[in-house]
Amino acid sequence: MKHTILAGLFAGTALTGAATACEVTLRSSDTHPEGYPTVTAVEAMGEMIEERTDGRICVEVFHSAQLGQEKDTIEQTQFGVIDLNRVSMGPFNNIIEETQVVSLPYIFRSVDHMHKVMDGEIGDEILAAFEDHDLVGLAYYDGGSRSFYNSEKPIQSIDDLAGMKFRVMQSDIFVDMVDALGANATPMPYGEVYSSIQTGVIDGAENNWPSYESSGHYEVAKYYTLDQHLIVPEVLVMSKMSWDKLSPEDQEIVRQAAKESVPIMREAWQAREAESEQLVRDAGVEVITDIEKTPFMDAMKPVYDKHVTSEALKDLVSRIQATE
Ligand code: GTR
Repeated sequence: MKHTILAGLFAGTALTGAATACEVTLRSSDTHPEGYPTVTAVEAMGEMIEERTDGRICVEVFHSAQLGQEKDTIEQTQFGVIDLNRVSMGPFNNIIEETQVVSLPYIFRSVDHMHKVMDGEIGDEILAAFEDHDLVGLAYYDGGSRSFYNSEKPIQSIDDLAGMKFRVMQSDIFVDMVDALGANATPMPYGEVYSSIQTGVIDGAENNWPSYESSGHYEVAKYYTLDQHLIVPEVLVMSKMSWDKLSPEDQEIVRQAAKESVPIMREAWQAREAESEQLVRDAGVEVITDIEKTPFMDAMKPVYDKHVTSEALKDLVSRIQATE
């Protein structure tokens, strides 16, 4: 945060010979802690922006949900209270129809497949859809694949999920996904999951390695089942109100810096996934890897039937599936 701004100012000084105070400070929200790949990437983007605007535009990253939980920060970004927001696509599902397709279980065959789709035309179309909702989509980040974890028992098959209670992100798709697996879903903000598992309100949740580790959820839910039911991309959005205050030249600088932060994010993500997995394994987490995924995939048919109803969504789904 602060040191980034100072570094940016010094960089500005070096370039222009005169220290300029930030005329605009863009406040950016992230639920994750300092050092998490999404936070690092937005900080790197901020440094590029400061440098390229000679220190006129600064970015301050408020990590660790300092500005609130995702659903609320999304609203605040739409209202221009928060300028930038790095969030999962999941919490947008009930607001922006197009985001639903990339939140469908097993829609992506692999992270590579997800990259091909999101880096191409389909990704651009979905980003453009944010504009009708007072947001400007800037870039996609990685969120790896998400799997179930719980405090009760090692889950080897769908049958083991029966009747268990899992937290999901606040989106109807994820509620229906858990229902379809014979378990019960509780949508709740990320920040409430740790204590809810600890007190037994829920049996577990689902997430990728870095989130499972950095949130400390592995301390209270030590069975992690590698079923990889979701590969949900993450997105960096800007408030349309904040965007409209920038000149077209500055908008271009922001857009370009966001694009350039993507490879930085991907590299940090790969490293962090491996580190987080190692850390939780060392801490005694039992990882169940030999999962037969076909029954999980087959169980998702009702979720697709219920959510992929419009022609536009059907078309997006078939184009994603056809992307090699
Ligand atoms: C993480 C994701 C966050 C948030 C969180 C959650 O993987 O990076 O943006 O969506 O999951 O489960 O709420």
